[in-house]
Amino acid sequence: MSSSERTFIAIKPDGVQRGLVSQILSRFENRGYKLVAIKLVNPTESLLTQHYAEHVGKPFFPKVLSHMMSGPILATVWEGKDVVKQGRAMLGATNPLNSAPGTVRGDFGIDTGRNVAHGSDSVESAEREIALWFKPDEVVSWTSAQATWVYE
Ligand code: IDP
Repeated sequence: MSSSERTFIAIKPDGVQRGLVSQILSRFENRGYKLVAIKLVNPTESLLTQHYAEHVGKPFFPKVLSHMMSGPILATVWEGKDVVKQGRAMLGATNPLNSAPGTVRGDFGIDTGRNVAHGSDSVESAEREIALWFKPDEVVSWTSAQATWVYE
């Protein structure tokens, strides 16, 4: 399993407005994952329509779009072993009411339309989403001094 796997994690406008940024980033840092890209973005409708392409046309999509355009989103990329699957587990279920305590959504959310954060659902989605949200030179390769203490 590659320790250079990457995932796209975004803190949605509700998470940014509620001041949850540092707590959510800390969870990924504390776990041992490496931050390789980060920026605050006011996404365009075009970007969000590409990001959520699978949901365009669904009844809830207009609400998702307006919520995601209601304030800045913190876009991040994290790197490490199994980070796509582990990142989803750390965020919890789409509906926060079904999310276990200890997950981001289970600890910080109630409604599905205010579920605080997004995480890529597969390695392929992660690659697509990272390319959508970041220019290549915004994703930084670096060696963490912690690496040998996190990985055996
Ligand atoms: P995910 O974010 O857990 O991957 P998706 O099914 O990809 O979940 O849905 C994308 C986002 O759209 C969800 O995180 C949620 O904010 C919103 N969403 C999904 N389904 C509904 C719904 O039935 N009502 C309102 N919002 C929804």
